[in-house]
Amino acid sequence: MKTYDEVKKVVYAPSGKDPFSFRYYDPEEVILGKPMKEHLKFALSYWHTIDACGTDMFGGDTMDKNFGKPYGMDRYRAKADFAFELMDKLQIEYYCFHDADIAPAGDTLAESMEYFNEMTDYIAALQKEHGKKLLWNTANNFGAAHFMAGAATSPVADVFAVAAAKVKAGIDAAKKLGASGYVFWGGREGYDTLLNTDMELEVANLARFMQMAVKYADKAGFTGVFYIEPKPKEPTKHQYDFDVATCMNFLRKYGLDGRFKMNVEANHATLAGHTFQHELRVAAINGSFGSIDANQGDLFLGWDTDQFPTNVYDTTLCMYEVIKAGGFTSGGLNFDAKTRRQSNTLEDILLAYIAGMDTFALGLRKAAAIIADGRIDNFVKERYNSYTKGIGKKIVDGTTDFDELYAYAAQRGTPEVPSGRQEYLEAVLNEILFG
Ligand code: XLS
Ligand code: NI
Ligand code: NI
Repeated sequence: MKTYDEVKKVVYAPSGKDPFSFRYYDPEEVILGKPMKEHLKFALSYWHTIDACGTDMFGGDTMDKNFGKPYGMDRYRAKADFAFELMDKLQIEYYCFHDADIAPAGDTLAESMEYFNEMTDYIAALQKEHGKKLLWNTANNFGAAHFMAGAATSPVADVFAVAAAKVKAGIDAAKKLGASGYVFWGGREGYDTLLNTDMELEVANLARFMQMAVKYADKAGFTGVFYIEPKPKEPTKHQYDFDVATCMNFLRKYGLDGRFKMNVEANHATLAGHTFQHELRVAAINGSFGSIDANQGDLFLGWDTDQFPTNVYDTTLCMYEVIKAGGFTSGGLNFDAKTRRQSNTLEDILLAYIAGMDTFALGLRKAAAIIADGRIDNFVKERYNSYTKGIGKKIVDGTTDFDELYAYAAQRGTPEVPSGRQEYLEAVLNEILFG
């Protein structure tokens, strides 16, 4: 196998055996009217890829991500250089970060902000040089000790203020770097026990926080999309942004739904007891499909394992939803995924991204094949046929009422419901996937 440095650019080689090439991802190839790279809009996650070193609850780092510069700003500049070279090698055009990922922490908030601003200048230059774009950024408002009880939902108002200061700086950075979005993932916005929690105040404060963010963005001229990234638990026992439906209820209650979309993460969907496809569909039918954190969990583990997605079944059904939702506009596929602790070399980072990108590329090809095949779409259409005529049409058009339906049902006798044909449809899907 080649070494990391020997791999200059990962290219499409469908019948090759070089592990550092794509089998399915051909960036310029046109599928359903647009190039694969526009359907997929892959993004690199800075925190997992450039910073995380394999630490778990039982042991420390297994990887070295100092890039020869163990200290201070030098180290973060070396990390940024590595990030942009890596994106070049992988033909990835977008990236995402938290404030804490790209710059060292100072002794005070003001000092941290100085480092952060210096690093966003540095990154702005790299972006230009390498032709990359910021998909979204966010604030790490959960790591520091003072965020232990939440940020916008902290019982301590001064913590709310610190969180606001960091998000203000984040919106400024998003504007500076031309980000197409800004993400709110709940962090510790939730609770562990109601015995110490004023839920009503906390949730209202979360809304106040987001309203102020929108107001500030308008003032600062940041026109990107705001996203909420739902997650049901971890780190808190009950996160307020439980799932897409919960988030929609929150956004509508507080009048924020026009400005926010969803950043749906596969592993968070399964933690909430939903399929990834379910969460995407709920977002789409509520007009809030936005972006995706592409990863997969392990159903036997039950926490956010953030693995690179390699399950073609899931990526196919995901891309099917994405196509049906009209494709990405501001959003994309951010690999919120990290190599396993034992996959601890730089070559593993390349191999993991290649596996993830290829799994999504194959998923896109298969989703397009499902649509071209038409059997599944036609089956669904046919199944609801009764709403296109007669009494069904009146129900959909809102031109009937209970009196008419009573009279109608009374003279019709017991209705027959045709088979749902689940097993047949699953077999059709297998046939399209495996030929
Ligand atoms: C954690 C989240 C986090 C967000 C960004 O579970 O997935 O990584 O994507 O804060
Ligand atoms: Ni995420
Ligand atoms: Ni996550």
